[in-house]
Amino acid sequence: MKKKELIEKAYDIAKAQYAALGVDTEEVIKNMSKVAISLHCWQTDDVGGFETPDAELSGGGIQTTGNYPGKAGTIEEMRADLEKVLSLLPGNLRLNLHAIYGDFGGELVDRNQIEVKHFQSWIDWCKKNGLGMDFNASNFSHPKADSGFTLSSKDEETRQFWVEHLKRCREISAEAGKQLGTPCVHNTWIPDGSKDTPIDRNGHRELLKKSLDEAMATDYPKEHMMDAVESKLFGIGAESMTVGSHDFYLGYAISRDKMICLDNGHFHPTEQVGDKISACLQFVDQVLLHVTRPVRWDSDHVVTLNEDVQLIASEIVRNDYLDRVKVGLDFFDASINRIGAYVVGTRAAQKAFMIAMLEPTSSMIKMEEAGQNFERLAMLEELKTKPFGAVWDYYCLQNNVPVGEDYIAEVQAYEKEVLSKR
Ligand code: RNT
Ligand code: ZN
Repeated sequence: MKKKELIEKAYDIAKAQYAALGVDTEEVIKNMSKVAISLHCWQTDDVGGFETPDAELSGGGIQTTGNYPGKAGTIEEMRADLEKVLSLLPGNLRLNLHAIYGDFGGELVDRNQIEVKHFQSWIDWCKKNGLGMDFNASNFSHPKADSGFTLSSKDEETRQFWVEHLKRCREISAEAGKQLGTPCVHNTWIPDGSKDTPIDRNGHRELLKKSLDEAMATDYPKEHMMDAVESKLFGIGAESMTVGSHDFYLGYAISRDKMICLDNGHFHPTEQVGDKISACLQFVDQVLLHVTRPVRWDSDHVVTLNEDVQLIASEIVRNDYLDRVKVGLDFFDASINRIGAYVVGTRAAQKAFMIAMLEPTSSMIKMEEAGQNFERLAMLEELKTKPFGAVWDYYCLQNNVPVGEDYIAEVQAYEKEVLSKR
C-alpha cells in the first residue's frame, strides 16, 4: 500500500474510534488553525544576535551548551534556516524576535538607539512568509548588564539606558503589529538579581516598578502591541534573589493591565505552569507562555511531548482559552542540529494541543461532577493510547509537510547541503 493511502486508512479508523467517544476529528483538525505558535528566533544561533559579528550569549543566567556545527551567523543564514523550519511545520506560526537580531547592516547600533528601520526587513520578511511577529527587549549580553542589574539598577545612567531600550522595543513592536495586522506581543524579561544574599531587595523592586512604568508610559492600541512581563525564580549567578519574581510581575500585570508571561522553566520544579493558567486568567486578561523543557533547572532543552506541556495545552483547550493565551517557545540547544531542534520542539507543542482537542472534555466533566473519579482516571489513562498519531499524520499530510519521522531526512539533507558548509 502507498504511504498516503496508509495514512488515510489509519486516519479513517482513528476517526471512527474518536467518534465513538464523541470527538469529531475533522473539527479538531480545523481547530488546530487557532493554535498559533510563536517561533523563537534564538534557537538558530544560540541567542547570539547580530550586533557584532561574533556575538555570543552572555550574562543573565541563561546559557547554551554545545557547539554543534552550522549555527546561523548572518541574517540571511538565519532567515534561510527559519524558512527551512517553516517548510517542515504544519499549522499557524509566528516569529518571535529579540532586539539583538536587528538588521544593523554592519553598523554598531546600541540598544538605546534601535529604531523601526532596523527591523523593517524583518517585518517585510514576516509579511512575505505570512507570519505575525512578536518582540523582546534584550537586557543581556551587554556591558550595561554586567553588574547584574538593568531596569532595577541603582545606577541612574544604567537604569535610564534600559528604560530607553524598552521604550524603543515597544515602539518597534507597535509598528510591526500595525504593519502586519496582528498584535505584536512584546515580552520583557530581565536578568536582574543577586548571586548572594542582598540587603535591599525592596529597593531594586521599587526601581523595577518605576522603570517599567516609565518605559510603558506610552499606550499603544491593543491591536498593534501588547506588553507581557516574564518572571523567573533564579538564574546562574542570580541564585539568591531575582528582582522580577513571579509575585512581583503578577502584581504588576494585574495592576497595569498587562499580560503575565509564564515560562515553565521559571518555577520550582514541582510547580506546574498548566495549573497557573486558569489561576492567572481570573485576574489578567491574557497570558503569554514560554514553553520550554527544564531539566533539573531552567536548562531550556528542546520541548518534548511530556506531561507538563500536555497539562498546559489541555488547560487552554478545555477552557477555550486559545484567544487569551499566546503561545511562544523558549528553548536553545546548541548541542544538536538546530533546525531539527525547532521541528521536534514545535511539533511537540502542536501535538500536545491536538491531543488536548481529542479529549471528550464535557463527558469527563460530567463524570467528575458525579463523583465518578475512577471513571475519570480510567478515561485519562485510556486516552493516552488512542490513535492520536494517525490523526496527527493525516493533519501533516493535509498541510503538505513531512509526515511522522520523514522530516528527519529533510533536516539531514539541509545539514549536508547548507549547514555543513558554514
Ligand atoms: C530567560 C528567559 C527569557 C529568555 C529569552 C531569550 O530565562 O526565559 O525568556 O530565554 O528571552
Ligand atoms: Zn522565557
